[in-house]
Amino acid sequence: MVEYFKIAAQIVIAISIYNVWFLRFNKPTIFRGKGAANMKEEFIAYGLPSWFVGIIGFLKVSLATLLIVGIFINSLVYPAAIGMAILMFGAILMHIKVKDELLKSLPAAIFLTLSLLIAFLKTNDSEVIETKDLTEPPISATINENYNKVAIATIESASESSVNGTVELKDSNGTVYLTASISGLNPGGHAIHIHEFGDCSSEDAKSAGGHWNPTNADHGHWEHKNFHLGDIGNIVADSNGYGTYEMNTKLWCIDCSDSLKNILGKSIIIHDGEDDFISQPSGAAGKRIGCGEIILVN
Ligand SMILES: [Cu+2]
Ligand SMILES: [Zn+2]
Repeated sequence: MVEYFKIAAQIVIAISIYNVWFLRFNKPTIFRGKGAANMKEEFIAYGLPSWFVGIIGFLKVSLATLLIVGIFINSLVYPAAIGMAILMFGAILMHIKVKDELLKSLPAAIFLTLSLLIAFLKTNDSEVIETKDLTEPPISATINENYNKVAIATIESASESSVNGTVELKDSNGTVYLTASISGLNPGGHAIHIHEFGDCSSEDAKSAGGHWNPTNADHGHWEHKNFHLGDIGNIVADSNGYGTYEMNTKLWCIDCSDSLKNILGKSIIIHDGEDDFISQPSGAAGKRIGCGEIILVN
């Protein structure tokens, strides 16, 4: 819409300038300053030298032409419109200088306004480009969705443990890589799972809900037939209470639109005991001693 308005305004200004400077140059009009009979008289009435007529005429006709050419070469429009606005402002000043009635400034005021609108109205051009990025790209979205996203769960103590650590999750081209580093554990095995809610607010971390299980499967082991998507395995802590765990899977994603895969907004839970990968519904891993919400980093 804006684009069409601007083109129409460019044409209106240009035609008017050609009309005034070619067809009516030697004729009186109701808009001429001081009731001058033609262009030269008008300039003299303004107290301007007569050679100034040629300069102003040349500038106005040139800028009018640039406005027309600007329909096809967009970069010309802004300078032409600014130049035209300055000349129209000058014309109004001249009418004021000789104390003309306001009506005589009307055409110049209209062209000044149109020129400023042409120069400063935001065109759809840039808007279209901006919204294209947001609304159009189902293809790049599916690529970007699985590309180089990073999420982190900062594990904090639950059930009065001294557990802390981080679980880093990286989505690279459709594969999510998990790296967990946990301290403050008792030596030995500790279950690590994704639980369904990103809510670690309760003291025993039960606010995080049960195992994340969007496929409605039985609890188990990654390498078995049945497992929750939130089943990860066991971290084995050394004698210092430090343990790590690494895995990767294409069954998860970070911040993608597939709710069966998206791990964002869930939580990671560390248990006091080991996951036996058999007991239902959660591997008999005991109380929850660490919890952290999975949050997008970038
Ligand atoms: Cu768990
Ligand atoms: Zn499970």
